[in-house]
Amino acid sequence: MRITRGFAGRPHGERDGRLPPGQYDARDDWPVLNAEVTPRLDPDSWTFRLEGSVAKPTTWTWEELKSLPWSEYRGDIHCVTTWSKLGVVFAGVPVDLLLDAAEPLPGATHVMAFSHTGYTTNLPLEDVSGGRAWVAFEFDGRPLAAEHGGPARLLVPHLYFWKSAKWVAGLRIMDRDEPGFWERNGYHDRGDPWLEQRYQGD
Ligand SMILES: Nc1nc2c(c(=O)[nH]1)N[C@H]1C(S)=C(S)[C@@H](COP(=O)(O)O)O[C@H]1N2
Ligand SMILES: [Mo]
Repeated sequence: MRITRGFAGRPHGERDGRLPPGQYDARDDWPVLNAEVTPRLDPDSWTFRLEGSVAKPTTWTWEELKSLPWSEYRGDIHCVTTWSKLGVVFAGVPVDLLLDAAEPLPGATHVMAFSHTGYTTNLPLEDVSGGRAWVAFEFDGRPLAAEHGGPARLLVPHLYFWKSAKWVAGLRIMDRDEPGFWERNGYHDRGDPWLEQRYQGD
């Protein structure tokens, strides 16, 4: 019997309901996409920082971050270049825990995620709260590979994957919105894959 790749286990031609519009299932592929050269970051000097509009600016070392309670994300990720990966497993520290420690001030509305390489991406504070964002350090039970942002990356899987800053160094909490790297270069400010918010004006 011949099974058509991509439709195995489903009636012929039926689209997997987990795929947002315009996306395809990359299956075993995990494309590596970065604007900068992959850095080799030493966990011994790696830090993660919450700063800006917070009562308690806080820096965590790798050891400190790894000693915090962590949780898993089991679900899907979606890149604006149209690949998705379904049913992936990441482990990381929920951003909520870090925000609780740093205490965003009442006027805080947005965050700028920044990487050790200088990459930036902006998000509403809401999108990194409520159990929807992690500082992720494992993929499929293994340490996150350097090319995918290891030792740790931001993971905000309900938005297009450019919001998930690799080699994340921290979040700057802001009282207003401000565009990050791709957002200044034509990408959508929020990037909801279910609304196909790929580019400015979508
Ligand atoms: N630091 C950094 N993070 C980044 C990017 C980047 O260029 N630099 N690209 C983003 C984009 S466009 C995507 S699709 C994902 C790709 O992650 P991956 O290489 O692990 O698939 O990382 C996001 N995070
Ligand atoms: Mo992307």
